[in-house]
Amino acid sequence: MRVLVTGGAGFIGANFVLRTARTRPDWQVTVIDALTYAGNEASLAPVADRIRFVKGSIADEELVDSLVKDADVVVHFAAESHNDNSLSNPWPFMEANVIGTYRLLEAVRKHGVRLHHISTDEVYGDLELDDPDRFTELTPVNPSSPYSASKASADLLVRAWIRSFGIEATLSNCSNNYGPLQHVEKFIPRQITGILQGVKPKLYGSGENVRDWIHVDDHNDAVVAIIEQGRVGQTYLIGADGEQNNRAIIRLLLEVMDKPADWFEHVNDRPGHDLRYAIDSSKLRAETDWRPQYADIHDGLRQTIDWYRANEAWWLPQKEATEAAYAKIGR
Ligand code: NAD
Ligand code: TDX
Repeated sequence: MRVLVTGGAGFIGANFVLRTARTRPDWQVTVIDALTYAGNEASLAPVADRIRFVKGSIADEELVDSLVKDADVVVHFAAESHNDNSLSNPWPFMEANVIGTYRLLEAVRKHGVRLHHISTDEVYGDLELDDPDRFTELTPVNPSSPYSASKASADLLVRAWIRSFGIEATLSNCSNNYGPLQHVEKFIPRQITGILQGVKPKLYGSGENVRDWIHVDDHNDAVVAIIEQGRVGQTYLIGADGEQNNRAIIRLLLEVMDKPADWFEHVNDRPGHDLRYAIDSSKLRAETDWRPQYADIHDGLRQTIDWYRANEAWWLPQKEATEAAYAKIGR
């Protein structure tokens, strides 16, 4: 099978390419990635001789058309992905997430190619801490930030192209990922690499905000399961029952990294900060054989911490500029 992976030099996309090189060795993979600040071709070094890498934007109509024409499946990860950046400058989110998805949709429509679109639980807005309900495929979209609004827009485009043009597409909305190769702007790697440099973890606001954590390999295995076993036209929520508040995650990191439990500081809160995300993945579990492998977040965090310890050369070049940008906004 010829697989075109968009955003394959980013966190989840690179993990997808590395993992499927082992689990689906017969796939012929092409990656298209614009190599923005968040993309790193070095992440793909272990499989560089087995894949084709194309540097370019999914908003480039001609390039997208030529690559989609030669694919059987497109797995669409490429996006601007960081909420804080979307609050400082929304435009790149419109271009990559909305226009880029539109270009892919037109190309898969023209060439009759199967699409799997990767999205996020953030499109559903947030939940109260004591809400007994979790997000399902039927939850109405209600995004809070320019990032989540751009992802919700992309999801709606995909659904409309399925209904109006009959394209063969599936969608998945996953909860917060953690694991190796994640940019140091994101919560968990920011704190791990900070602790390694002797800097206290930084908690936005009260730290009561809850995220539903999943290991990136579990997310990617679910994507493969949906491509192979999912029903065309359907949306699947991906989650591993991993709800934790941000303060608890920091406490876990401090415990594993041998620091005192109160060795963190509070910084400015994120404007519009979503309170809680929580995924009900019953549909995915009923329709595929997917089950998460990382049942205990302790194990996943230990593996992630070990990876950042061993791979300073990968993350150090990004660290200073990332922290300088945070310092400007008091976070
Ligand atoms: P990331 O920021 O680490 O990687 C995004 C990649 O896309 C980068 O390599 C970047 O260079 C590339 N890219 C950006 N704009 C592009 C463009 N116009 N053309 C081509 N490439 C472009 O993001 P991530 O965390 O790996 O997220 C991947 C996908 O998964 C996104 O669609 C995101 O919305 C979704 N998602 C992420 C999470 C999470 O917790 N990180 C959770 C659920 C869903
Ligand atoms: O230093 C920090 N301190 C802190 O308390 C940072 C960077 C974040 N936080 C908080 C904000 C959130 O409540 O931690 C939580 C997680 O923050 P992020 O890593 O920025 O993730 P989030 O905003 O939840 O979005 C993530 O999950 C859904 C991904 O970045 C998105 O791409 C994905 O769609």
